Amino acid sequence: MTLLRALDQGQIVVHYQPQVEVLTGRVVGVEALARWEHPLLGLLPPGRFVPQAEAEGMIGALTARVLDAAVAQAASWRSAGWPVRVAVNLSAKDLSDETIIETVTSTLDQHGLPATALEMEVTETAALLDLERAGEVLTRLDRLGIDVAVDDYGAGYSTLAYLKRLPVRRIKIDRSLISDLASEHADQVIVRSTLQLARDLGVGVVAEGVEEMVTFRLLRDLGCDTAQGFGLCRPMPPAELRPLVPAIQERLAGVQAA
Ligand code: G
Ligand code: MN
Repeated sequence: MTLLRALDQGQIVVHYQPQVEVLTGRVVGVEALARWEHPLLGLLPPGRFVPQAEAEGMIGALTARVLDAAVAQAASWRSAGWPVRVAVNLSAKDLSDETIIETVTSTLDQHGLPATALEMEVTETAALLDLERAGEVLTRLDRLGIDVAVDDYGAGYSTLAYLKRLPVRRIKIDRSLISDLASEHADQVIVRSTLQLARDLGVGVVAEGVEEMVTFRLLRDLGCDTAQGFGLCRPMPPAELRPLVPAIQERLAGVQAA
């Protein structure tokens, strides 16, 4: 089954995973995550079909579909009284395609969502692949009022130096540094210094891959602003997620420091 047919047949769906403000427990954002409801293989995560989409030249179509679903969903939540920010992932190929700007602006217009309610996540490898071009696209997104976040930060050869050259509002610390935070001293050292650098540079931080409450408590002690992970809430379909938000917030607001 090709991805083109999967798109045509509505098998590409979008699930949402909350991003929680660590100090208050409030759900301040959601990340839109593409899933393929494969008729034979079940629900497939992006790692199982994004490489194929890139190889088949379908990534632009996939990104446009996810963006449309995410912006429509955020607009609908907003008009129902929940003004949550939505984050959409861009691939390296999207960054070298300037039509992405037109796609984003027309999608926002169509659903009546303010640009400030949208965030775009790019991995640092994608941004660094062609810094010049990525810089142009990201600067245009930034000027529209869209937040740019660096995804999987710390997974590759990170250097905060490029952050000076890109309009980055937020970095997402990779789950490889977060999953075992409570037991790995080295991870604590790296996360602590990353938080310090981010603070000095004036960019926000999201810790990804928070699987246990002890990690959430530790992040609170370390002064990390935002957290995301299975331990807080798994990605889920929008209709399932929305009614759970009050309970998630109540549970996390009550979490004491470590
Ligand atoms: O590359 P990116 O960070 O956008 O990847 C998000 C993926 O990570 C999603 O497919 C999501 O299901 C997965 N994910 C979300 N939270 C966790 C977590 O706490 N642990 C692990 N292992 N994966 C997670
Ligand atoms: Mn992401």
